[in-house]
Amino acid sequence: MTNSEEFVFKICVLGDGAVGKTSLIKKFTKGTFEMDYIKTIGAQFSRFNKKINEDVINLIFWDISGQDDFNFLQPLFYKESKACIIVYSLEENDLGNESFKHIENWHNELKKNCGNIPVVLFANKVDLVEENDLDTDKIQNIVNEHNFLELYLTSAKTGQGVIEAFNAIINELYNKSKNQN
Ligand code: G3D
Ligand code: MG
Repeated sequence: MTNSEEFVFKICVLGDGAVGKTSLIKKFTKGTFEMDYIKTIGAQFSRFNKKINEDVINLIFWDISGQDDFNFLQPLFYKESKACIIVYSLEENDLGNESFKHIENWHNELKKNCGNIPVVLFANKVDLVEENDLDTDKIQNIVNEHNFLELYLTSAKTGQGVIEAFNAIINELYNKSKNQN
C-alpha cells in the first residue's frame, strides 16, 4: 500500500509582455514541460509534474502570450487558479518602469476573478541591474501594500532565484492542501 497522494495546482502567471513570464516557466521546468496554446484567449499553459515527499504535484502554469491588454483576459484563464505569480522587469527602461506600475492593474484583475489567492511577486531580469542599486523600499512597499506572500529577485537568464521562487508558491499550496486531508 502506498500513501502517495496526487494534487493538481493551476497557477496563473501575470505581467506585461516581455518581462520574462515564459522564460521563467521554461527555466523552472528545465524545458521538460508540455505547452499548449489557446489562441482564442491569447494564453498558453504548461504542465509539469513535481514530487514532494511521496506525493505527486501536477502543476499547470497559465501564461498570457498576448500584448499588454488588460481587457482581453477571459474567465477561463483565471478559472480555478490556486495561486498567482506576478512578474515585472527590473530593467531600467520603459518596459521596467511600466511593468512595475502595472503590478497593481494585474493584481486588481486577479482579485476580480479569483478573490484572495496567494500571490508571489517576481522581480525578474536581476542580471541586468546592480543589485546594490535597487530601490528596495519601493519594492518592499508594493509587497506590503498588496499583501503579497513574498518577493523574489529572479533571472530567467542565469537562473538566479528561479527555483526558490517557484517552490515558495508550490510549497505554500502543498502545505495548505496537505493539512486539509
Ligand atoms: P513574456 O513571456 O513575459 O512575454 P519572455 O517574456 O519570456 O518571452 O521574455 C522576453 C525577452 O526577455 C526574451 O528576449 C527573453 O530572453 C528575455 N528575458 C527573459 N527573462 C530574462 C532575464 O531574467 N534576464 C534577461 N537578461 N533577459 C530575460 P528575446 O530577445 O528572446 O525576445
Ligand atoms: Mg510569453
